[in-house]
Amino acid sequence: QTCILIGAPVDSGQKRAGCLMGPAAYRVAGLAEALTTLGHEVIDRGDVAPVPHAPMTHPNPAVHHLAETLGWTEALAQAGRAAAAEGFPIFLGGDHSLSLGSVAGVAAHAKALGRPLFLLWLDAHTDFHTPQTTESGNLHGTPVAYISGRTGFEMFPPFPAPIPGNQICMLGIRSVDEAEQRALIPEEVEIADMRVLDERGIGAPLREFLAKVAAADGLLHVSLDVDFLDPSIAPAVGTTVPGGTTFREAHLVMELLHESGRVTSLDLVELNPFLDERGQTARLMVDLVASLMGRKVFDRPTRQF
Ligand code: DIR
Ligand code: MN
Ligand code: MN
Ligand code: MN
Repeated sequence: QTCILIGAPVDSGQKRAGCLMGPAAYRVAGLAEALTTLGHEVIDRGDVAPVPHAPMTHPNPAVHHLAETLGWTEALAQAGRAAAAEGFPIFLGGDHSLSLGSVAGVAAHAKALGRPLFLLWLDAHTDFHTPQTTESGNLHGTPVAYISGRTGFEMFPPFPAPIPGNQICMLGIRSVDEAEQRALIPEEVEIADMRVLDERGIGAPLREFLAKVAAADGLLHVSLDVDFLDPSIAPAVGTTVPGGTTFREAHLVMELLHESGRVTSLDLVELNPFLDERGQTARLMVDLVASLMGRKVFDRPTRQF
């Protein structure tokens, strides 16, 4: 495949500085080299810059950096749409507000192709707030609401072809605010929270979702938040939540995704290199991308979904 790296040094979707160092950390940790070794072509487009906007306020006074987030959304949607037409975009974050733009770009591309887009959200959080309901005011907690077409994003460009709940699956969930719970209950989003993963294992719900993607001949965007992983193996994130997925669970997810042959784009988000232990989290994220893009322990024949 042709992998297109898009640096998205977004730090405005939350309050702890450092995510803007993410793209550099992935480059230093050898992301391009890992992909090249697997036989992929890599094009690094460098870092995107946000479209400038005059400061904006929001009726919810907690909301901060609205204009900057809007600017990132526009810039990344444009870069993402172009990259999706040329190859396999990998967005190097940056906090999770970058997915407002990355998924918008990929969705515009899917819409032009006339194919359904599915979304796999690997995260401790559901990120289903609107700018009205967020209490922290951190817009990194809002992308799934925007992507699924919830109202409350009137100041943003209308999302191209919103993704219905039954085309969204979340794995690793273990922190959901009350307003998010209320909004998610009537939705058909498949939420495999940690309880489900404990009971069923991580492979079963993922295989079911991948079967749905295949049956619809869909494109699949994967959004990987560092806090999907347990903080003991991935400390470099501002919002650690105990009880996350293990090293083995995470690699299994990536290997199943690779074998499905369905993934068409990827976000790597919330890495804060300033909090890392000698690059351990950045290297783990690079190794997970390698698993997703075909690295395996032993070359067994591909499983069928
Ligand atoms: C919390 C935490 N739900 C908020 N969100 C996220 O601030 O809205 N942390 N996404 O990573
Ligand atoms: Mn997130
Ligand atoms: Mn999170
Ligand atoms: Mn937050």
